[in-house]
Amino acid sequence: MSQDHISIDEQARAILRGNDRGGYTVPTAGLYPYQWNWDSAFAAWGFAQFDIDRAWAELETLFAGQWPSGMVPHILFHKPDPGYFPGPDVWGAQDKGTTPSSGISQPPVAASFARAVYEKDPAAGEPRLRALFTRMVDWHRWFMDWRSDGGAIFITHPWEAGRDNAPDWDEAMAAIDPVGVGEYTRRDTSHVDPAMRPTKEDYDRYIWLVQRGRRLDWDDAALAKDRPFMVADPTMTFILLRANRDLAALADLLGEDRGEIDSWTARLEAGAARLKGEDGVFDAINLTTGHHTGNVSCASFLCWYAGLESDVMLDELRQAFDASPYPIPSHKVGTEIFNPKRYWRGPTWAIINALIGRGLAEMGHKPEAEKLRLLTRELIARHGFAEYFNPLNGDPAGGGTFTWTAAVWLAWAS
Ligand code: 9YW
Repeated sequence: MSQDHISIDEQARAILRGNDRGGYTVPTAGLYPYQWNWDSAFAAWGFAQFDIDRAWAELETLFAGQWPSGMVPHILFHKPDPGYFPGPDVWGAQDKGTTPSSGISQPPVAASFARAVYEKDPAAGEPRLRALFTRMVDWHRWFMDWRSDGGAIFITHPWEAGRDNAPDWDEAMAAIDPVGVGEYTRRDTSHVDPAMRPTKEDYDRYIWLVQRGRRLDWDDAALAKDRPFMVADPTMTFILLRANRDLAALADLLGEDRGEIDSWTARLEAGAARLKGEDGVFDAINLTTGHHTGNVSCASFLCWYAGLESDVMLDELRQAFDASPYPIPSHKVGTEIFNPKRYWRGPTWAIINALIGRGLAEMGHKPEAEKLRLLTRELIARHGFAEYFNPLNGDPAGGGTFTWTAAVWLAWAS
């Protein structure tokens, strides 16, 4: 059968199957040859639409990589692959967990998607959920212990937020002098047009931060003594707040105690309120200087997903719909910084839009939620399963046949 005759649903399922490396899914072959944390949780959501067993396996493999501290790494390096930099040797965290890994985490969407997978088939899911529950609680506790500033969750590396080169980190990144970082060879720019990727200045600082973590043996207490990069992030704060609410609901289902989880929710609600700048927009705070960034990013719109209402953000949403016929971009169209091609500085990402859309629907904004879903549906149907898209003309960008874009299609957009 030619490609034309294969339905979009079938293409999406084929992408998930094709990126399956046996118990874990790579985001896309070539560019990202390992298991990424939040990509995997999205993959589980996608698999749950047609293969529940495989969905649970994805989450189980992810949590099998958890460190004794509770941290779940942002990359698990199951098999060496020279096509990606920085690999396990650069991170120097080969012995921290059962699988060689990176030394930082990523947005904790897993508990929310574990709940979604469970709800697809509660009877089959109950024992598997029960086996993962304590691991998820331990991970959330690690965030509250090591990444919370009064309930605002901060990142210690731009990769931790999953929005690598977002303008939210510019001030904090500029304060780093990547002295001694040395020579290294990037691999990403051999897979993808460099104009769509972070710059060399960004990478020098990414690698400098990794080298520093490695020198301190990724020891949480040692790293906490002096943080060269510490930015309170709406992605992390809103996603953890939401995941925590889901985790509490799962505790009820399993007959487990939810007291500690509820105490975290209260702290996270207080922290999320701090992310509101003078203009009422939720943005990032550089905790080293106390400055709000003032950026309207896609993460600002995750407030509803976290269960928080905002008239200012509803107004921003209307502006975003007027500014482009595509889903919400990673950075506001029309601002000086906006770049329609460069990764998290403008392009639109299906995953974030799926989270925003779910939040809007749950908070009673059904027309806006439906509009966002249809825009995302149209974008993928016309322009394929790209990693991200130009928000002005829909052009696909970054890697192709992308796992999380396929998952979002199956679980939400279609
Ligand atoms: C990198 C895999 C990851 C995502 C991140 C995204 C990118 C990795 O790809 O980071 O090397 O640039 O920013 O959110 O998890 O899809």
